[in-house]
Amino acid sequence: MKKPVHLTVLLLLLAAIATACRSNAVPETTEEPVSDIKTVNVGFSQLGAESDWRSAHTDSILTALSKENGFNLTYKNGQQKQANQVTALRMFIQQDVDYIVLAPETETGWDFVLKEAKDADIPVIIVDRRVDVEDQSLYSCWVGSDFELEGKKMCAWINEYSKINNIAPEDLHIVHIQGTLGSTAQIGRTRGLNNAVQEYGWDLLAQENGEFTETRGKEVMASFLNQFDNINVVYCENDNEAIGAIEAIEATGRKVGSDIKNGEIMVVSFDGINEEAMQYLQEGKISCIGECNPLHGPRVLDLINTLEEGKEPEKYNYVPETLFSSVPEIKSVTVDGETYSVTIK
Ligand code: GYE
Repeated sequence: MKKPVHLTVLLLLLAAIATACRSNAVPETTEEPVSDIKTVNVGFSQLGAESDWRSAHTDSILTALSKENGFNLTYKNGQQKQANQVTALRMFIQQDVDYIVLAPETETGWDFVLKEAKDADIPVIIVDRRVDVEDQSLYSCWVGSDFELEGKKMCAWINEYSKINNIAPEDLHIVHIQGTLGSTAQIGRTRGLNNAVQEYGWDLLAQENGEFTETRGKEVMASFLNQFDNINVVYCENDNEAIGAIEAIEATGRKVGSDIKNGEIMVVSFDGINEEAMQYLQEGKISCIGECNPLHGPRVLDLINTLEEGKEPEKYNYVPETLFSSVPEIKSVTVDGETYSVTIK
């Protein structure tokens, strides 16, 4: 009678040991638990790498839309050619990315490809320069600067400068090195200057495309110096052009600086991100820089988050900017009734 009981206990014991062994046998896993955070696929078409501003801009976007932040980013450098950017956009559409970020070279010529993105239901975020399209619904939103305001602030500064120094408007002999023709930054900064020339009666000697690069800035300035011997102001549309222009001026033995009454050539420019240019500002070689803020990455991240939440973001998102100068007398400028303080470096 006792035997079967012992056998049952023994069988139960064996079964328990077997179960224990089985659970011990399950190999330990080092794999992360499956995360429910979605990876967002983004295609970013940058127009090129012409300036320090552009490098800072690219970095800002690549950093914000990083893997750690949940993004799978495809980055394409357009090498200063719109055709390359259009090809990149078509590739992103083919890949069926969740979002396209586009930093366009020039304003026109985007209608077709943006329509293709819209038809594929891919929201497009425009950064930096604008696109000139008939149908504004072809893109979700835009982040960038008010380039005409930058130009107006710079011209208000030049006007203040001439007033403080008792220089008649017609005695300001200006040469103008423009940025890539047809880009929003060029259009706005040029418009700001052209209107001021009309308004104040400054002597604008010449305007030419410096393509936002140091090399072209130097070439254009050298040719201006050959053509005119009374230049006393150089309006450069970015710092890289200004650095090139300064090289050309100094190569002729002339001095750059704000003392134009004593023969110096005054250089002004835009951006304020280039270390060399900021150094020149402090040394007085560049007299004023209209800040252009390239840190769009965190803003693009916010806009994508808003879209991910199914909300509609602001259509136009402006970045805040100041004027930098080493001329201490001008503390602020007024444009269209608004006063903007100047950051003295
Ligand atoms: O000022 C210049 C760059 O579009 C704001 O492009 C941008 C301009 C910037 O190459 O340095």
